[in-house]
Amino acid sequence: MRLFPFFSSLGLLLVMIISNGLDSPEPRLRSVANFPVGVAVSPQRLAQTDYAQTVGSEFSSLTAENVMKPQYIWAAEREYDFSAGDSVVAFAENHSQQIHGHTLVWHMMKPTWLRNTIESYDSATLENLLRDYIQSVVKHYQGKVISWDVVNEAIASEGNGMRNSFYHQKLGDDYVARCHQYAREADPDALLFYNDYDVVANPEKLKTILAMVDDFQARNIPIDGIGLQMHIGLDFSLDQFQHALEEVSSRNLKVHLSEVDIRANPDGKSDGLTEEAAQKQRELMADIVRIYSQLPEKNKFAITFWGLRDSDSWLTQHTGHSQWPLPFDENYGKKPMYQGFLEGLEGNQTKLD
Ligand code: 9MR
Repeated sequence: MRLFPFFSSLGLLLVMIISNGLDSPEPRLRSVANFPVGVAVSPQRLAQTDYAQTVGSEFSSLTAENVMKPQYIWAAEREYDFSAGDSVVAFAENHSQQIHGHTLVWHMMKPTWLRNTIESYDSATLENLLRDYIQSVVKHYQGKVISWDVVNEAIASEGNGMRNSFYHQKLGDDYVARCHQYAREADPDALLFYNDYDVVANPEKLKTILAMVDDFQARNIPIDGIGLQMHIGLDFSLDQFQHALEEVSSRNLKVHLSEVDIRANPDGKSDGLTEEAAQKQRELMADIVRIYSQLPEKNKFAITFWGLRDSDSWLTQHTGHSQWPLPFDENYGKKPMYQGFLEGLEGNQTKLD
């Protein structure tokens, strides 16, 4: 009898161990979604332990927020520096993550040397340099970067035609198509995306992009998908979203929600994320994921957050206020927006193991 207390506490301990073991582990975005879930990262942040741990465990896809842009890689005429981009690739390889390349051509953030010399190039010289750049980068990352934003934001902000950028002025209306051809020649397996903002909210821009896609497809110019950036606010229209997804997928293209963040402080008046805004973010995130999940499998490419934590977001600097736009808070806590992502998946897809 005197042994009973011993055995009973041993039993309790065993029950605790077993039931803890049986508790389902906390879900991770990368294991509950049957499409890749991505995040934009920087090598500096990946060097921080908690950041690396969260990125490695939660996400199945990475985009370099900046270091695969020409500003970082294009060191001089026909000289390329891949060191920062390579460190993102090494992290992804260690964590079995895919990499989406962003971006081969962008009118913004050109390297300083190019900004200074671009005026002096004639069209043929600029075209040759750009071709060499695109093909060198795509070849360098062949087999590692599975997809590229080839040209970013080539359509005018108003949406009514091509942006009057320097590339457009020098290289003409068809330069986006030629960039796609150069990329395809360099790596026939890489998926090629056109990426832009406000595509859902601006019907004119959507129309212009779809006309470009139709023209590419009629001429056999390679294009595999559209990146809808999704820098959005709480007033985002789900009807317009549904419409954009239908238009893109009916053209047999993949849809990448490529730069998701949801502003929760539009007028800049909040000094903390209110419960009401956090719940609205959660509901909107759930609706977006639910609608995206219902796309045919072949049209789903990935959903990528434009940063991990609220404190990492470009929007703080851009809008002058914190917008709390991302799924994690600054202490790596999962926000209601994160739960919203999980809720959007529920019942809408076959779960992966
Ligand atoms: O988030 C990026 C920020 O850190 C950079 O300073 C900026 C300029 O290179 O680019 C930001 O990312 C942009 C992306 O490359 C293209 N779509 C809009 C994004 C926000 O500006």
